[in-house]
Amino acid sequence: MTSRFSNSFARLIGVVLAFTLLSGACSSSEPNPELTAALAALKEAEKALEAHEAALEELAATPVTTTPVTTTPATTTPVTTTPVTTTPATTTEAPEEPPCPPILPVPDEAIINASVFSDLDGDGIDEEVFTWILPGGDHWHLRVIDGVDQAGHQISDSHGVYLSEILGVLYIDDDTIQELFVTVTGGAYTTAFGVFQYHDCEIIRTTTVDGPPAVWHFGASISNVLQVVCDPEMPFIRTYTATISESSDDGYPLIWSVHMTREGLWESQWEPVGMSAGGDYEADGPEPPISGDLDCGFE
Ligand SMILES: [Ca+2]
Ligand SMILES: [Ca+2]
Repeated sequence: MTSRFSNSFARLIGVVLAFTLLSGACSSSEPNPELTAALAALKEAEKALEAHEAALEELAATPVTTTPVTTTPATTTPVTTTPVTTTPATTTEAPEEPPCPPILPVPDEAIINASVFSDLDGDGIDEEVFTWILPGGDHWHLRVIDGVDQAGHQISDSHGVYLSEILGVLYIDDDTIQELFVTVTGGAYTTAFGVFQYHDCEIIRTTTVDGPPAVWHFGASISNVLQVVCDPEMPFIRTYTATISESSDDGYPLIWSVHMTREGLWESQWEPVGMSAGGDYEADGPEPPISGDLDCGFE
């Protein structure tokens, strides 16, 4: 606005000066019709400029009516904060068991037998289990690898045993802990095994009622046959022992006598359990009526 006004004013001054000069020129000479017309035009222009200037001045004087900005207060819609209902996570899983106490890893130089993978402790996850011995070592060891945990056990009656290995696993009794069959002390013609269990970070050797580790033998010699059978229905292990009760004059067997014993498992202990109908019998013939094997139906 101000600069526009100044420009108009400057132009007006210019016109007035020209007019004054022209008027002077005109008054000192004879009237010239062309000059008279020009003067008239200039007067008109001057008038127009004056009117324009007046309009500008009026405009400048007009108070600027600042339309008040009606600040509509922001209607603050109250934010209804829905309370976050933190539903506690329903923990359906069993509380995590504390880790097992750490044990030394199996030495690098150890001789390690084939692993068996099975859910020994009934938690739904397979463990790895194997036997190992140090070169020239005295005893065999069992090792269970249960995720990040490990458990170890020295097989007490494996001294001098050529090979201790896992025969198999199965459920002898009616619980979730599997029974682990492992060859232990050896014999002249028999294979001996013990039964182990793994749970709560521990490898347990099952025992007899008297306390020492329970052990079974199977195998055969000329005159003795030992067979071990796991009862598929009951928590029993039966041992059949066949011996020659009568021989011919030249030494061939005529009658075999079979004696049966059985032990039942309660937790980690084996107790002798008799049979009402006995279990002993005799069989004729030169061949033994049983075979010297382990019949436990391992998978
Ligand atoms: Ca398991
Ligand atoms: Ca069991």
